[in-house]
Amino acid sequence: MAIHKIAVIRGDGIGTEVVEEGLKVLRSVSAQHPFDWDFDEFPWGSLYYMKQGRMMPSDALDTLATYDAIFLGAVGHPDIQDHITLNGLLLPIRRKFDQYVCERPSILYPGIISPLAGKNPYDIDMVVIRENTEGEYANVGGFQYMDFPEEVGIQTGVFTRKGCERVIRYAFEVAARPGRRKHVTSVTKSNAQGYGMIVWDRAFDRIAAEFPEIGTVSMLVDAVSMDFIRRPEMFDVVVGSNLFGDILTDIGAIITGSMGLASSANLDPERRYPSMFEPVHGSAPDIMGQGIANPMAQILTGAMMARHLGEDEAAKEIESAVRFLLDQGEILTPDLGGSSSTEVVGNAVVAALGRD
Ligand code: GGG
Repeated sequence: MAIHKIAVIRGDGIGTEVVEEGLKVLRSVSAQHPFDWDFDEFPWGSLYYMKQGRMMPSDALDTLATYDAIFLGAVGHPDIQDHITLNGLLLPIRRKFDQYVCERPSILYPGIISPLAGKNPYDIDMVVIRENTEGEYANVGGFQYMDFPEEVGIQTGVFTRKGCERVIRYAFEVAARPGRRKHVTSVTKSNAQGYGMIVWDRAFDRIAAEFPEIGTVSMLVDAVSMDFIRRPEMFDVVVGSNLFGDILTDIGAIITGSMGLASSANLDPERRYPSMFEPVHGSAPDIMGQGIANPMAQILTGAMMARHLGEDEAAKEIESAVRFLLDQGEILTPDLGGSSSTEVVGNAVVAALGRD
């Protein structure tokens, strides 16, 4: 029997609450299938930082390297600058394990009313493939004259041919999968950013030529942002840089109902290293501790992890249980118009497993 060894980092804020429900669902689904999980929890994040002066221990990456996957809640704390939490945990993990793809589906499920008028179930059904190890998040730059009136910050975007080509190729491979509409949109801004984004555009043209059966369009990020609202039906697979993908997926989440439904995976497609499964939402300190965070994004992220580890049936079962609850519309957290707690929704997903 396969046993999947998973490093669990609940992290901060609502991360601790939604991971609890995610684990509950994962444990429950494995009981019905011929595999098991071996979860090890690591108390890393902002509280660890407050005691130890770092977000995770110095040997944390070596520790994580011994796992099949990482299941993460969220990092971020109102008393700690966000660049510390990101650069102290999230980004080193993504880089060290070459998780160069961030895959983020946005699907309008039955039972969900989009804030966009007149949208029916599955009118919105896209996946954003976000470059995840370089681009605007490359952490290259510096300060000059700090604390003087002349203070300067220089932030460099890094766009390499290899980095652009590999994530764009992955997007085309996703578009070619059965059930997809065989179309890739490239998100660019090469009219204003005439170096890095030109490397991106050239990579897109080269990879597109390898996939003549896939339709393509290259659009400026401002136009894509507008069309996510105006006509989201046009998008199938969308591939963009680290920053553009980050921003667009918040729009994708909200037009399909809630940040509380948006799942996400940081993938090393070559499987040399553990991939990391972490929902789109952050630690949401404004609602932490109230028991009202929607655990569905974390639960659906757990389904992505199960699928990545070869447990397709378990993944489908989790997704189907969430869809059932959404369609029923009775047991939902407040972000979806309900009044149920995080725990009640987690329990309801468990109860709905294996319904069909
Ligand atoms: N806006 C949702 C949110 O805060 N997500 C967490 C986040 O932005 N993480 C950084 C990242 O994904 O790059």
